[in-house]
Amino acid sequence: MSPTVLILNGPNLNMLGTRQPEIYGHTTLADIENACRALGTELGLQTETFQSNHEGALVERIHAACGTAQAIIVNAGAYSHTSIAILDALNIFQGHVIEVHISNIHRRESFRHHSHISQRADGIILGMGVEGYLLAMRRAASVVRG
Ligand code: CA2
Repeated sequence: MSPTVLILNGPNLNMLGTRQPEIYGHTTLADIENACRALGTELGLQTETFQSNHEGALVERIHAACGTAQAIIVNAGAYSHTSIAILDALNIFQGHVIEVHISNIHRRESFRHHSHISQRADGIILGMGVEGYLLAMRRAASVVRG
């Protein structure tokens, strides 16, 4: 069976492509998820996607990935900067974790400079736009497929 990668997106990322294109571009979350699914098929990965604006829902989806997914690609949005609960959930998950941010959070407001997720992440992709998700898929494939 193909290894499974979960792509997890946090608050407001469901609004991608509709507002602030100068920061986040014109691509929608559905476009990103479809592109990742297509690339996943090419790379021999099964791709699952989940977005929520609720911290607890993200925590519960990470729990569901324990034992069923081999890697998580996570953009926790603003929760990256605030959520110890998501960090704790990722620490329970035993697979590979790649953190993605569309923007370069270090070039933005100082409150975005620290991410709790980074302490757990095996790799981090920042400021590469939505292409960062596809780069993360390639990295996940090379790690989980060996
Ligand atoms: O750069 C990223 O990917 C972020 O995780 C995006 C988060 C932000 O809070 C982080 O600091 C960096 C915000 C996502 C908001 O997405 C929007 C989408 C469309 C319109 C407005 C916001």
